[in-house]
Amino acid sequence: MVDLKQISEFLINGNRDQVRALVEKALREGVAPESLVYDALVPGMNVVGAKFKNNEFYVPEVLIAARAMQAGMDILEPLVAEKGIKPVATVAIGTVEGDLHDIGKNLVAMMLKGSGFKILDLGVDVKADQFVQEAKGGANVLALSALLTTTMPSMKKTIQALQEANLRDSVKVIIGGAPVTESYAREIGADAYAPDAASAVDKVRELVGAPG
Ligand code: B1M
Repeated sequence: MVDLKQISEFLINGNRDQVRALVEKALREGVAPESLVYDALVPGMNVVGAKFKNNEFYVPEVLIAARAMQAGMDILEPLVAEKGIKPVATVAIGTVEGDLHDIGKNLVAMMLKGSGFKILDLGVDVKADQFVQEAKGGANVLALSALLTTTMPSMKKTIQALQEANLRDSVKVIIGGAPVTESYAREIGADAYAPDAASAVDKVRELVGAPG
């Protein structure tokens, strides 16, 4: 029988081929796809997040682990979707208008996905109105990333656009990115700020009242 802890270990070490092989083997042995997601992949990614937070892992290790996670998710996602497992909440994430940096945003998206959130990745250069449309469409959280001091005002603009559309109370907004600060988040009326991808997961969990 495949040991789920071993899958987590391979994920943490970024061993994509082993993750894929063991996930397939476990499925053949009759392990439920959701158990592989929540008892093998997600715990592995949580360890990666914790190591990243503690500076034991740096961006390359996280990206390699993310790739290993994705290899497992590629196999499991269709099976889990078929069974209609309810995601924790829906997060629409994007890099704000005028900004093309997406490495950090992708890391945040991937960590959230690994923690059971449904992710709508809007990409880069996302206009305020696109975020408003996602809020209208039922996203529970809007996650805004900015890497340039010159694009931080796009975050403020997005929150103003939500207010103008009378949607501010129906969606939570989290912001982050290298030049962004907690005090800027307060200043523009965001619900949360996170300095890194692992903290972003904790903050989004808090925002939607999901268990940690
Ligand atoms: Co650009 N760039 N760049 N760049 N770039 C920076 C950001 C810069 C600091 C470099 C510098 O001058 N020292 C500087 C910004 C200065 C400023 O405004 N303060 C800069 C500049 C000026 C520019 C251009 C204007 C350069 C030019 O053309 N003259 C231009 C702008 C283009 C545009 O966006 N319109 C530009 C272009 C580019 C590239 C295209 C070449 C490339 C981006 C490629 C890509 O993303 N696909 C690029 C890169 C790679 C960088 C640096 C080198 C690295 C950024 C990165 O990916 N870091 C960067 C310098 C640096 O940071 N050392 C720089 C790794 C990533 C994992 O970290 O994105 O911070 P980061 O994400 C972290 C946290 O911030 C946080 O979690 C992540 C993981 O922990 N986080 C969130 C991010 N989003 C979050 C959202 C959250 C929560 C946390 O909640 C929603």
